[in-house]
Amino acid sequence: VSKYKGIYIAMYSAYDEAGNVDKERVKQLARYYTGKGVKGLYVGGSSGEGILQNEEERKQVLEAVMEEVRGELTIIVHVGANSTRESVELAKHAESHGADIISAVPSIYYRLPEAAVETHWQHMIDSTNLPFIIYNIPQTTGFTLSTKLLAKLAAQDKVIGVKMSGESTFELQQYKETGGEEFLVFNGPDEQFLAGRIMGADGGIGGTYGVMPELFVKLDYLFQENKIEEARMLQIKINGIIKKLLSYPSLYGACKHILSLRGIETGNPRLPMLPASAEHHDSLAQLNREIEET
Ligand code: HMN
Repeated sequence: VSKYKGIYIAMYSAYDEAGNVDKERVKQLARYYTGKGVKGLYVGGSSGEGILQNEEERKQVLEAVMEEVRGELTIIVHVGANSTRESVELAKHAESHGADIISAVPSIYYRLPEAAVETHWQHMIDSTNLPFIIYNIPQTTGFTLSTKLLAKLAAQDKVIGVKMSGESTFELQQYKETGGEEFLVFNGPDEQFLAGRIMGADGGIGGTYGVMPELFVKLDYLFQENKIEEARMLQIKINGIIKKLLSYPSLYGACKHILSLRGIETGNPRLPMLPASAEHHDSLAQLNREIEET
């Protein structure tokens, strides 16, 4: 599994001016992330707005990504949907299009007992031959992965890791300890990338990487070289940028606008995610310069 370690961009989706999935724009965005030192892309996750898209749209986004960067980047596909049936369909679709790994959040809206979430994930795991990464993001799903369930799932060869988007580095370390050396833990909160790495994360999957991939690749390199003080200083600079990004009405709208300033058009985020408004364009242009100078 160590071949899957590394930095994965939680990729935004790309739409045309009417808000429809735009495969050419998806391809352009995926292409933009090649040659930057990242290991791969996490497609259709939170940043990718998978849960705001219908099944057909999710398939279109993945197909565009695979057509453009298959073999160049490792592709993790988020296939989690509210119904197990749709999740399984997306998992099979991902496999048939050559994706490398599937991943899923629990079903949301209903308050489900652990056994239901386990069954939900197990159906996806059983539906393909692909490796599976559990996606734990309790602040949005309301479901916290217990180390008991993690242990049970991690005992299967196909379950290779967890994307830990919860904010506790203690829990992250417990997941690593429970899963064992061969079980991959990916850091979720970009603000805590270095802290997560220090406490055992094998890499990271993040949305803000999308506007500053080089900085996260460098941060990871500094950590690997044990240049912790330099890494800490870089994480602090990155956090200044993230703090500004989070001050806009939507993080996705802000990041997508920054990409457009670089000639990468991805359209607005899908409502209810708000787009960047005209009054914020000047400050976003300045933030873009700040990123480029860091
Ligand atoms: C994804 O699936 O799109 C992201 O990888 C999830 C990721 O953990 C993000 N967390 C949330 O959206 C809650 C972070 O990248 C987050 O956007 C960043 O740390 C800024 O707070």
